[in-house]
Amino acid sequence: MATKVILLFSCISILIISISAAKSSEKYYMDKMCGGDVIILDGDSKPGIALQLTSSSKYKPNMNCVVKFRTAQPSQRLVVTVEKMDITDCAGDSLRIYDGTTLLNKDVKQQCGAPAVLTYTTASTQLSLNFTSNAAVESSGYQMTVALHFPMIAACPQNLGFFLCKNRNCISKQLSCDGRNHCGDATDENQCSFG
Ligand SMILES: [Ca+2]
Repeated sequence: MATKVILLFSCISILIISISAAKSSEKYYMDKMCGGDVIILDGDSKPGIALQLTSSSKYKPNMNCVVKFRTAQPSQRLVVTVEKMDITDCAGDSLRIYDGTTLLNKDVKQQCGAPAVLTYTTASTQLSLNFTSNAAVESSGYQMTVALHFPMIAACPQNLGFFLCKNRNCISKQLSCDGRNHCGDATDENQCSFG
């Protein structure tokens, strides 16, 4: 009997963990959003998202896609983290990341190829992504996260629903332990116990 109860409890907690993980990392595909509305991140319902270029195995040729994000409050900032990039055709395809109108990944080696994790924290409240491809050689694209950063929240306290990353970004606690790097240095995923 006791074993059964323990088993039941483990199942319930696993279920709760999977539901909360799915909720906090809402997934978006850039190729379905080109030229669409601005996505607004807010502290309660949408503190962060997971985004990838396409749901297909390869992106399409001749793309010129822009997707924009902005914070709900003027005091908030955005953390963008490219967790994985696979843009083989550096001669023709690239991802450019803008903070307002300032290009963040200025080095062309950060706009294509397969660089290591890239992360930026914006100085403005707006982030925009521009992906372009030419007629030849498509690959899988990229996988990234965008998270709200709360620079005005003193000490970034966990008991008020925040998570202080090692790199000092202050993100929503909802984004910790969901398998995606929202901090930029992945410290939101470092100490997760699912036991
Ligand atoms: Ca996370």
